[in-house]
Amino acid sequence: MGRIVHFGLGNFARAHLLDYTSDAGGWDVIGVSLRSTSARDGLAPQHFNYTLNVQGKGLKSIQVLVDILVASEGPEAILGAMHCADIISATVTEKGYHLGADNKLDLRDPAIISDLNGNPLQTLIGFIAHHLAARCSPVTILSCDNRVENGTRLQQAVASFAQAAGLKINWDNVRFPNAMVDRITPATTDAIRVSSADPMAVPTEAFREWVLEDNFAAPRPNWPDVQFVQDVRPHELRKLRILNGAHSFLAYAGLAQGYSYVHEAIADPYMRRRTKQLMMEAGATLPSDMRDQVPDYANALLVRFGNVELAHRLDQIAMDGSQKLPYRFLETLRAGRGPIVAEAVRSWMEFCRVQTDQGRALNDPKALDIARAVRSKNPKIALLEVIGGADLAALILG
Ligand code: CS2
Repeated sequence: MGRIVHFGLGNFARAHLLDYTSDAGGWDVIGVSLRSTSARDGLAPQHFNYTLNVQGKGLKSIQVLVDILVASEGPEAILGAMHCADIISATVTEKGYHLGADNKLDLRDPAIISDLNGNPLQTLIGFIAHHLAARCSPVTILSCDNRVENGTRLQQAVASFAQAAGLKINWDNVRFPNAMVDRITPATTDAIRVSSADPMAVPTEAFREWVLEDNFAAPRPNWPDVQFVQDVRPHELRKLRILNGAHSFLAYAGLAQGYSYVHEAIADPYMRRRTKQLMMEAGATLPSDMRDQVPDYANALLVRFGNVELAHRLDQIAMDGSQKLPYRFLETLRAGRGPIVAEAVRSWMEFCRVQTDQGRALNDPKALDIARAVRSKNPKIALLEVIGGADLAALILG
């Protein structure tokens, strides 16, 4: 039996990595929650089994999870579990990597400083660096978060942490494959809990996709339907700039129009036209061998976004904009012009202004910087500075 230790037990991991691993068979997963005890408290009474409510396909019982450890209750058990793992994977969302706008580990981040100061570990980066410094056998570290070159960036962050902490890592034994992950997975609602007869059920769409760099140090599950490639980057760019870019545009522009869900915003003819235009602008920045696929990819996304039953909330997507905009919009703009992509950045600015003016704290790790920027003399430039986009001021602000 192979073993994965997975950091971040949110709905996405439970609908993606754990679903694929359940299909593969022969592997189990120990989950790690960095802070919250809610996944452990909810799943422990049901032996860590849960129901995937796959829209249009029915209920599927997932039984690969064997335990969940919570970092805030003591890191030793987690470091111990990591020693027996062939794969250490993560879905800790963009902010869980503690990277600055330059994509490098932010050594001024309070959680990173705390880990460097020898306090009980609280970050993915700290755990991996300490683990690798003590590890002799081969291991694969697998990032499954939305970031361009997610594996490479994670490795760089772990290397900077190790250097700052004076830890020595033998890099020969470890691989950090890059990955493109895709499955739209909204938050669980009471209706889903009831219809699945499971308080921990996870709703998801039938579609799922995983493109992985074929770069493993140790055995891996025989995951079905995974595309193994030498270079994931074109796949990542396609998904992050088109799907996630369109999602963020729909979120900021859609909330401003009074919509609550993705399917509502995409049903509005004006929003639909602009979203499709954004997809085409983003598609034009992709490597040439990907560009032919863009119209089909965009049309398929419009169908996925129109899925009424999925009830995907726009405010869920609007969260953590400071972490998402750089790869969803800014890199697209640097790679080519894009009037709707520029408009999407302006929608985020307007969202930040309205939330701040109404006295609502943003759900974003940079919430304080954003509020300060909104109240500054030149709010638009200050907001671009928060997300590392000041170089694009002329293009975005016109
Ligand atoms: C969404 C993603 O919340 C968001 O920011 O854009 O979670 C999106 O649903 C997934 O990346 C789809 O694979």
